[in-house]
Amino acid sequence: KPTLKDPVTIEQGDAGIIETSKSDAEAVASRITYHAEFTLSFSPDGFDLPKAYFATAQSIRDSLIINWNATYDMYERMNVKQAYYLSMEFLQGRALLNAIGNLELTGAYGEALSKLGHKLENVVSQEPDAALGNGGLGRLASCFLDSLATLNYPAWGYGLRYKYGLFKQLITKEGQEEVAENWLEMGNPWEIVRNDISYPIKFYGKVVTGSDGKKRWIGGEDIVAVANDIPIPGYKTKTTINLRLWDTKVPPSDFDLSAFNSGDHTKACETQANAEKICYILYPGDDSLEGKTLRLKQQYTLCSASLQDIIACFEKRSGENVMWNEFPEKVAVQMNDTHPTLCIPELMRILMDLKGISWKEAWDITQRTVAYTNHTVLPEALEKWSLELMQKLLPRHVEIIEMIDEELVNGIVAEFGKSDPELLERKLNAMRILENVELPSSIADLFIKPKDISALDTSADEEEDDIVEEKEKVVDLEAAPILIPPKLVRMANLCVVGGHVVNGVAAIHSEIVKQDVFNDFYKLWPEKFQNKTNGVTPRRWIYYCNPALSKIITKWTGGEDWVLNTEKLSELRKFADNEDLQSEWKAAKRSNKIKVVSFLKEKTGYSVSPDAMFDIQVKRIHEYKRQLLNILGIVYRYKKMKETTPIERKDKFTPRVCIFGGKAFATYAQAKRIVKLISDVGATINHDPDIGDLLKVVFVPDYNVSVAELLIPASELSQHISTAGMEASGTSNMKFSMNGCILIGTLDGANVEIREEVGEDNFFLFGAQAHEISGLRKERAEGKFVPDPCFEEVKEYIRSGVFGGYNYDELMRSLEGNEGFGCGDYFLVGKDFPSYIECQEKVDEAYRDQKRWTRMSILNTGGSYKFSSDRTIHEYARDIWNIQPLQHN
Ligand code: T68
Repeated sequence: KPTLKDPVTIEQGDAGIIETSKSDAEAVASRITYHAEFTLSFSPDGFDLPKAYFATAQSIRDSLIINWNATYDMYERMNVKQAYYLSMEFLQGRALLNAIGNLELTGAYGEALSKLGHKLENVVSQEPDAALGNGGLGRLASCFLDSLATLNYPAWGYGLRYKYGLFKQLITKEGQEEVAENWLEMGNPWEIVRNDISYPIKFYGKVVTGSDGKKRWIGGEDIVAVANDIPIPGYKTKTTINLRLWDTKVPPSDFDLSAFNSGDHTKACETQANAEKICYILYPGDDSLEGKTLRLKQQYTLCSASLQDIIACFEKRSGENVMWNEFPEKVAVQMNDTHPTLCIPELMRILMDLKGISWKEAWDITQRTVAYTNHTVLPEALEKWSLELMQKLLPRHVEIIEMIDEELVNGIVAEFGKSDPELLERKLNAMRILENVELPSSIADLFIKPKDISALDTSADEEEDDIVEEKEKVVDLEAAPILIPPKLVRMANLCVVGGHVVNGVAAIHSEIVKQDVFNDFYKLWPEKFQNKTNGVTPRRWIYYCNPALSKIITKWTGGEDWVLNTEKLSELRKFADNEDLQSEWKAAKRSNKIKVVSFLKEKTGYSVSPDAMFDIQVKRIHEYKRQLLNILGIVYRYKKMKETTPIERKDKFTPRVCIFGGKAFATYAQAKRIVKLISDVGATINHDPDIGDLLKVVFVPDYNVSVAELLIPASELSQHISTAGMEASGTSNMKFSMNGCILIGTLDGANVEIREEVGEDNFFLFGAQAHEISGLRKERAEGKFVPDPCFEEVKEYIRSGVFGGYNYDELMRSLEGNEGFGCGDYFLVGKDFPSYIECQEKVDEAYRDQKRWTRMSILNTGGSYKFSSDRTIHEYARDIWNIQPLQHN
């Protein structure tokens, strides 16, 4: 049997990092040269950095494959219950350093590469980020895979292999520009293409009933999904799990040879392109019907291919005697947000139509198998699909969803009775899966003013292919026009109904899920609802990205155990005032800041001082995350600086480098205006000789995992300033805190728990609280809100054109007025502005006392142990999936 150290046999040192003997490094070097010559066909004598990266990756991949196979064989042999994490996003970042480190080969690789004329750190930075994600949701999925492998849980991830990922962000004079991210251009050494593992995926067509009474979905468009496996190595364990990403192609037999031969090349290639485009891009624009269709095809491809694969594995492991009712004892499917909701009707379809199981049993199996994680309370982010579009694309699934909805309606009527039609109507409106769809007449008749106006809907008679978009339709009756709302499928409701557990991702968020977003469901099925506070992997987010800090933690906690048992970090607390630790701690931060100084110079051209406080806000650009509050605060600071004399200025203001990063969704105009404002403010302030190093504002282009790995270790203050109640959890707040950064934030998402853990004195709190928000919005709508003069002053300053010729009126207007689309300050920037400014003054004051600041920093790292994704994964495994760790012996 292969061992962990095969094919390179290495002696392991006590500290976990390999103590290399000459021969270890030589063995690694020869493997690298072997791959350079025979896998990649380079001349083995002297290869440049990009080639060194590929050859190095190939050499470590050999070890990963050995461990992958051993892990897979063990699962097969033991036939244990396995969890499957389905996600549209996995934000993996780079893999090489992580893989070498997890296999404890860092020393050997460092030495081998240096023999070959390269530095390990330069080689690893050649790797493009696997950016198959958008934000926190995707990065969470990747942290979970790391913890699952490290903790030896039998689990796999399933996703899509996007050829271009999201997009590459350029920051130009116009603000954000998007270009295709060609991350696969040079090939991807980590993926193992499994051409033998593919499944048919159908779209469109129709449903027929056979003579046996069974439903069959026939005709339509057929493609295939092909598996690409990415090995995910655990830290210091042989367990290597799998991230299986689907790629889409036409079935081999479908190439239209006769069209091609007759010269119609375009037609022959069309079906090919049609299938392949499903996996081109993450979140293709969905303003058009084509865009919506493509997104739905993506979601269905993920669900159908993954479930077919999971079922094939279950059948194989079951042998002769397949017991379907035992399926939930072998399989747990976790839906990462609503994107994989189609798992529910797809599992029902496969079980009933292909395996001959009754509705009742299939429903029981499905419910016991799937569970749903909610990541947002924003109503616009709770997915709803046009029923009509879904009916065309997935006709059998719509039949099943309609049945589920009907059973739900019957259940609600049974629960609440018919005696109070108003209550019943309210419950049905809140809980039904189908929206704006007529009720069975026996129930509809109860209501005096029937909600159902679909009788007026003439669309059913329209051309079959003419799918009407999700806008409100106007039917011109003889009298006044009546608006007909579109028929929709509410995916979140389907998840709640079809799964056995619904979880939020931080304590406060899970409460909002229960008390607000899904309150009617919660009252009906309280036992379904759970909290699973997010976490991040301490391997990537401390150990590998911050070696300087890691060494200090290891020294002061007495070993490297903290990498696996983060509770150990709490031992730092008792040394928070120790002068030796303080000076080591500050030196590590400074060395990390110096790296960022060069990085910023290279990426943006701006020079910043490592002596200034590094103040960072990096996350997707969204109004609720309030990058606008941050930049308005900076503008206010700048204005005040300009109003003081040079001497006063130096005394009064703590020097700061304010760093922003994050992508705005390509069609989100307001978010793009915010990006533009930040870079315009930077362009003015950074060139202002009155200000110098007292204030710099930098927008880092194309923020991704690798940029985060550089910025977070160098951070001193980080901003998590969402309108309270709107950020489900946040995960960068955890990474910053672990790296000794102090947070300024609202009582929102995981901030609440971080503050509890690190202590109130070590967190800068400001702003309205979640329970006050609706009252404040109401007050505002009634015209009762009087903005603070400092807020008016800062908006006026921006409007005056200090930051260039762009007209910021529309952006400023969003912060004004009482109510309405694009105005009325829905995110309460104006309300929180004075308390934010006041809090920032406290930050300045604290930073002036470096002893106090360093103590706060140490107490952040020491208090962050709860936020390891290892803790989160143990909780999922125990409370939702019911899986046990399985270790190689
Ligand atoms: C994030 N959600 C939450 N969504 O915003 C964040 N959504 O608070 C939380 O920490 C994180 O999930 C992990 O739980 C997202 O990242 C998306 O990216 C998204 C994309 C498309 C549609 C809906």
